[in-house]
Amino acid sequence: MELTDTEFEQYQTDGYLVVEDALSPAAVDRVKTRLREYTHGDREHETFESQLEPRVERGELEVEEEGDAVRKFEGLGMVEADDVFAEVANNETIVSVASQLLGPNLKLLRSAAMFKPPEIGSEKGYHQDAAYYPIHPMDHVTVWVALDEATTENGCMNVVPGGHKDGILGHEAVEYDTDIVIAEKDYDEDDAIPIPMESGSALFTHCLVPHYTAPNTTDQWRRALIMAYMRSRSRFSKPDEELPPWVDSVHIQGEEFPGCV
Ligand SMILES: O=C(O)CCC(=O)C(=O)O
Repeated sequence: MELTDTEFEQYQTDGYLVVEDALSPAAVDRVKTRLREYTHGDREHETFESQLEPRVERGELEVEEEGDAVRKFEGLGMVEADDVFAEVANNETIVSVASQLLGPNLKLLRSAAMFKPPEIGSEKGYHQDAAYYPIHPMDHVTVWVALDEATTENGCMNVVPGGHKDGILGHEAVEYDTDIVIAEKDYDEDDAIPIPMESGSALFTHCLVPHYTAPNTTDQWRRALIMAYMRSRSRFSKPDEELPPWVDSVHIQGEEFPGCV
């Protein structure tokens, strides 16, 4: 998949780009079936973390089955240990677009599944993905793949176009330690725009673009898969002892370099 000049420019200017039909309907179904096997079936996972909706975790809300309240799966082990997630990480269209934005040598920095369950799926506050990952250069690309139609009612992505040009902002922890939001707003939330997407479409976002998703107020799931890519030459920007435990990488394509993430 070759980006047009206009698409490439849009990414540089706005910090995001939607690529339609990145995953075929069959590939989307494979992912949704696999997610369901983990949340509601017998498939065990030891290589990645699972997180529940905060109100359920706190005992304020009850659900029939724990799987009905899963908020997210997180960890590169998703891709290392599961062929269906690995297929998405190595998807030809996604990797091709990532390499046009970042160059030929690519590593995967993050994989996650975001569930947003019907009616109880909570918001994800404004944040910049770069705040989670102390790496240099600060230009990794997050790919958010819609597995269901994403709408303003069920919690589609909202981004601040051009926000990546203002650098990294201060963040503070909420709910879980692994959940941070922007504390020093440097932009007007009215500047954010919703990005409704069809299932199978992929949103490529610069890691400095502030973004947000609203609660799911519908009776349908809003699921998405996240894969984040970085240049293989990326280096840690903090000493080893200050690195968060989740910062690691999986080789995707091209050369690898000593001393890099
Ligand atoms: O899918 C969502 O609701 C938000 C995901 C997100 O922005 C993130 O995990 O960085």
